[in-house]
Amino acid sequence: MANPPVPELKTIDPAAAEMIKRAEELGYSTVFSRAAKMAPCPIGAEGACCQMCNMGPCRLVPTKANPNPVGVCGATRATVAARNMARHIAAGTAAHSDHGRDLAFTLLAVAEDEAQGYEIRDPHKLRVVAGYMGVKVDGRTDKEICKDVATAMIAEFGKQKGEVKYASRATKKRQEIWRQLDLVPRGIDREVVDTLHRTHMGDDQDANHILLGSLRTSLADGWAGAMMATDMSDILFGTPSPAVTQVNLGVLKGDEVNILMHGHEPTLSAMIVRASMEPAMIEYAKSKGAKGINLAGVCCTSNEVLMRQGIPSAGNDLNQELALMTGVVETMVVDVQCIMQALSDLATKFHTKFVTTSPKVMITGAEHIEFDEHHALDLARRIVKDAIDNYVNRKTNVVQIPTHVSDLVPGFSHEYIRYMMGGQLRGSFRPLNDAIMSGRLRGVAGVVGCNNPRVTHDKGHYDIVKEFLKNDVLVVQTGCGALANAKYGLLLGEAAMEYCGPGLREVCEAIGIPPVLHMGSCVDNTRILTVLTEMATEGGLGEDISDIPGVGIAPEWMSEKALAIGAYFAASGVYVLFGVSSPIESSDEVVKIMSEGWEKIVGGKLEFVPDDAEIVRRSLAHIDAKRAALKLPPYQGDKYGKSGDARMNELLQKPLKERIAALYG
Ligand code: NFS
Repeated sequence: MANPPVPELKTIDPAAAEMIKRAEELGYSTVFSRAAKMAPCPIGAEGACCQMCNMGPCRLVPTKANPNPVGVCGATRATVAARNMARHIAAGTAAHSDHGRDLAFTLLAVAEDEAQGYEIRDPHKLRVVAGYMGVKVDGRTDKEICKDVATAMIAEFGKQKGEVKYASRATKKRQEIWRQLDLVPRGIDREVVDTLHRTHMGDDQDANHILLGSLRTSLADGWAGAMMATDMSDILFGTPSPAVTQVNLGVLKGDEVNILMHGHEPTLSAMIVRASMEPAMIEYAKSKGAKGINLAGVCCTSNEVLMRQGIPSAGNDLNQELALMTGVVETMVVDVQCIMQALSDLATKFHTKFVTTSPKVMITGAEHIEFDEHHALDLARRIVKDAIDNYVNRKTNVVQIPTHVSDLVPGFSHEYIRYMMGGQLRGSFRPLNDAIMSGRLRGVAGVVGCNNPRVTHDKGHYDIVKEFLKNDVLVVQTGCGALANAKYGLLLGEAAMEYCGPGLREVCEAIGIPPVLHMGSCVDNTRILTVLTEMATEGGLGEDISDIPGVGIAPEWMSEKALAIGAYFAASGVYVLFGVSSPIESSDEVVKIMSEGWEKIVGGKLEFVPDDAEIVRRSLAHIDAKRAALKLPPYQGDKYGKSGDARMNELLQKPLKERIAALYG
């Protein structure tokens, strides 16, 4: 059936559980209680509702008398499901890519000395990116290069012909596949418009063709808009490398001014971080009776400042209202995407200021302080000062902060992963490929995406990743998925000892990494594409992403951005599995196109599988099949594990003679 009922167990996060109970005590609604009250429309949920024109909306529900219903115009269930899916993918692509466009304008303002507070933090990456964009670097200043790079990036959005430049970063084989199928995006905006046009009433009516078009649109996200966004963020705010920080609602402080940053863009949040560290601002907070200023993030803005500035995270998407429910948030400042409208009303129940900042996002009841990169630091100072002024209004009788916090190590950019396997001079993906080829690692998995109250909060992320670790599958995570497992300690080196199979444990010990690598925000899923491409070109694992024993999973997805990501991973050759429920369930034809059909032509596929255990089963079967296709030794769980720290600890329990004998025979 379509959307599942709301689960009895709402969350596995003890802090979230505490605050859900608190909301019930206070009589306030949350996403959890609203989901329980709102039965999903079963027709829309499975993609069988067509709202493309005013002759309907048409509900294509089969009956005994009419097993193959069509819309007023004659549209079939396949056409309708495909059109709905294509539009979701286009909206997701638009959101991610527009985030990239805004960064390009900030980059341009930096080059022209018009962006207050910003600078080029990673000039090396600027030069690497200049190479991708065909911008000359020799004998030129950073600002000169930056101006040309920003201008070239902006041009990618409005380009009408040819190919987006970043497509050339894919493997040769992948580029050939895309060219043969006419899947290389021409320009980012053009592909989004193309999908909106062809899904208008009376246009493209061939489900296969509609979905092929949506693959090209998704590639305009993964291999253009979002990938450029990641690179520009690294240039402006620094390429991430590991740092220790904390996650969950316990990061909020009872005796400090708390500012929560929610949304997706790194631009204003970076300035808020800077403003909050200014000695005069800290003194001002103290003058109001607070011990200091405490910043925390929610959702992907959180991931941006977590991995670069070490700012703690109050949690993922479903934590957003629960954070306000603590009663200690002076200001929640939001930019774009995944911001629940309910926050505005909830903030009025406490003393919290709710501030919108994007020219694209206004929310009734919120104060709007519009972001402008030319005066970003001034705006950030104003937001921080207003929050400090609001500290005295805190209603101490409603304060309740859960104590739960966990440490995590975020910041595994593909540059750092390369560096950690060999250092500055010898860094490469060779050790990772070797580990997979030998069977020490069974494969790799990206477990990403949202939370959704239709399934137990965080449970899918946690259960699936733990199973992968047990089966020696190295995991990378981004977005809310990364924040989920950070709460349960999986993004720490210690997790290797506790949860991993012996082969994965050895790899983690040898390199000194957690078994789950935090690779950033959702836009940064493109970092996973870069890692996979580097692995494919390193040698030994075939010649393309589709040859690698790996999978991509979004167990608790809810947003259209997730569908865009799923589609571009499939178009890049990855087997992608989504949990929760299937928005294409109404059409067997569409289900088949996106699985078997796509696999035949692009090597990757997108399937909706609501059962977590089945996701793991299909993933491991796929990984093993890819190993066999590469003629690698079949995975054997007990083959490795006779070296590393665990082995040394075991040996240390034995008398010296036995230790020597065990080690040297
Ligand atoms: Ni991704 Fe990040 Fe989270 Fe889902 Fe929303 S915050 S961009 S869409 S909910 S992972």
